[in-house]
Amino acid sequence: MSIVTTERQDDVLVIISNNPPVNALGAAVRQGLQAGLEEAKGDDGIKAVVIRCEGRTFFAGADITEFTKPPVEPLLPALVDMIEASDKPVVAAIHGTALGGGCEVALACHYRVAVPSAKIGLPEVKLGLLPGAGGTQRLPRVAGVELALEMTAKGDPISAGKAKEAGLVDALAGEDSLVADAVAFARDVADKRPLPRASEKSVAADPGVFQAFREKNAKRFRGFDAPAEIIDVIEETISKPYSEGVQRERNGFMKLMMGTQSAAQRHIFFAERKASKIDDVPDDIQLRDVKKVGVIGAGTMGGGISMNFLSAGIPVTIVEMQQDALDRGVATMRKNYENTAKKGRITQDQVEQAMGLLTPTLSMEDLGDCDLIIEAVYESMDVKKDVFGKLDTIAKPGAILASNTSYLDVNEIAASTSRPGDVVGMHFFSPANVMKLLEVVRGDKTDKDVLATVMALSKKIRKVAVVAGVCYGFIGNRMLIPRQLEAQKLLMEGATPSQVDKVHVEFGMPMGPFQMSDLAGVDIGWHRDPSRIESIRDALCAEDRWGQKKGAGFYDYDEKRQPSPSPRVAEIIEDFRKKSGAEQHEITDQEIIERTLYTMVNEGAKILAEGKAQRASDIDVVWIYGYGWPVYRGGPMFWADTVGLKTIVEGLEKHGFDVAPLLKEKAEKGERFN
Ligand code: T1G
Repeated sequence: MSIVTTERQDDVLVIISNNPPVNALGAAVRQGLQAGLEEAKGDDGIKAVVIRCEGRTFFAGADITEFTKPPVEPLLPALVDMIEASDKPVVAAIHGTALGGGCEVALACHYRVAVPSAKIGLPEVKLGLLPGAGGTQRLPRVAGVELALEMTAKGDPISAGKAKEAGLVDALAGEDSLVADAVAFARDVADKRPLPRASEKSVAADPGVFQAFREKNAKRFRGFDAPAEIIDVIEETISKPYSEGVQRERNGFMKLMMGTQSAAQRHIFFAERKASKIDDVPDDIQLRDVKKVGVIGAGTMGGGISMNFLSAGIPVTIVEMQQDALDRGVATMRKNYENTAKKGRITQDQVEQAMGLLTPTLSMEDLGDCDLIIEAVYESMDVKKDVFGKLDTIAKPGAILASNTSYLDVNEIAASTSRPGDVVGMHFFSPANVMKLLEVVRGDKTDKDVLATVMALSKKIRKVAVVAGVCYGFIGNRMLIPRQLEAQKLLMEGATPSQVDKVHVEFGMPMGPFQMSDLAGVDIGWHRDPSRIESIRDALCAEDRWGQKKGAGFYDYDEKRQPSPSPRVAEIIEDFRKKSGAEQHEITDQEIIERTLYTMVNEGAKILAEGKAQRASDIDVVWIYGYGWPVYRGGPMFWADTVGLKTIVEGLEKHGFDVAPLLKEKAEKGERFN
């Protein structure tokens, strides 16, 4: 059965692509579309053409898996020009998502008909690329420069309704009558001439719009090559003829395609999808039903965790010990929702709908009918074991019992129940209703269907889930520890907090180790004894410098929480260096990279060797979605491959670190992690 077929409806030829799962525009699809166009061209009885897709979506873009393979004709740019050159009207019938090359195919069609639920976008920038099949030329001509800049440089799709308003879609079809409506539309325009070819349109643009757009989005685009290239391409070609414009587009596309950033971002595209697969759990395993969720603890984490389920339409029962703590937690959740509504991202009805699904209680017994119960209490093993011991007597058979612990031994927590198979770690990241990462911690006895159920549920609550084995700090925090420790040591040997943080921010991290420590709280894990000063951190805590929340930490903070280097901290560090007799030396940015990032890679190699992560790309996904590692560097393990494992090993050995055997072995064999 060929992927592309045609169907004749009287004088309209319908070309149908059926290439699951997302009708990627692979070689066979392109050849099929070309054949369909030629069939229409050669048949005088055909007055118009409709292009549509079977399955869940219209073309979701070029086939990304083909990017590293030799090109096969017809290439997409040539195909879209063929569509537009047709002397019979071609109508795109859009459902699901018309993305990337799929949107470019639609733009080459003379008309576009879409169901209201459809989404249209050019997300190539999220792969470190730009629209390479005429999108940078046709979109501004059809929808105007402003919208074109938004859609191409940011990559977020727009609704069919918004596309209609912008003239990008000509008509909205019935959700269940797309084909009939598209064929009827095609018949209506069959004799209409001239055919509206987007490439022949001209577009006026205020010359200042480009620089204004760059400045407005400078923070968002920091470090990325693709957005800058996209704006340049559109600016340089906006008043040029299409034939010249597509040439500039092509050059820009190839430059980005050959760059390391796109390779990194494509790596993460597939890594994110691979992370949801568990090697020893069959895809078709029977999942447990999760219709109702319980959350223990209405603090920052408990509240954020609950919001994920409420926003997904899943009722939540939240438990607290004290009424005032419960009221405070519920009020914070409502405030968070209302703030989101104020920004126009949700409606007030949606706020009420979500809050309407919440049942606050002071009684753990009310969790008896929950399918999943997530514990988000104080990070103490005794407290958690006590909670799980109680849960074991309350929760119904088959309920999944999850802990939001960030570091602690999930096996030990599970052992405090009679049903360790039902126990799993669900490590959310703060703020839990915002951060996309979810570390799913697999205990030695966690049942496979529990794992699979939690992984599937994570998609429903829009999280990117990664399976981690039980070890201190799992994947993310375990790799954070050596980084923070080395950062502290660098202070002792001559670096300043600003110097270390500057290197990380220039590397592309949202903040450095010391800014992060000030944000999270310098006092996290502190022994609370101000008289015991064994580290710079102890000295800061003893002086109440607990970070942003105290207006002082490694930095001083003004009322807008803007950090500035602190003379008092410089004194404390100097004092400590003297007391410890630490040898001082001039510290280069490269040394900071080697000691704070190479050590993370080294720890990542240990995690892999111990099987605490299924694959190196999972580690990359954890750091991208949990810790703000720049996506254009592909994550720590991918980045290590680009630096070269041999170089990483040499850097570690130079500073006297024990190199993980797996890392050493791969370096010696010239292998890569990914
Ligand atoms: N090429 C190849 N495989 C793709 C693919 C694509 N474009 N899109 C998805 N897949 C695979 C994916 O890896 C997964 O595989 C399965 O399909 C289901 O995807 C010239 C150069 C469409 C919104 O960037 O955003 O066009 O894991 O799990 O959550 O200008 O997929 O099952 O083996 O994501 O329902 C531009 C990418 C390409 C869109 C559906 N297009 N796709 O989300 O399913 S560049 C994109 C998505 C381009 C031209 C340029 C999403 C989706 P597996 P999924 P989903």
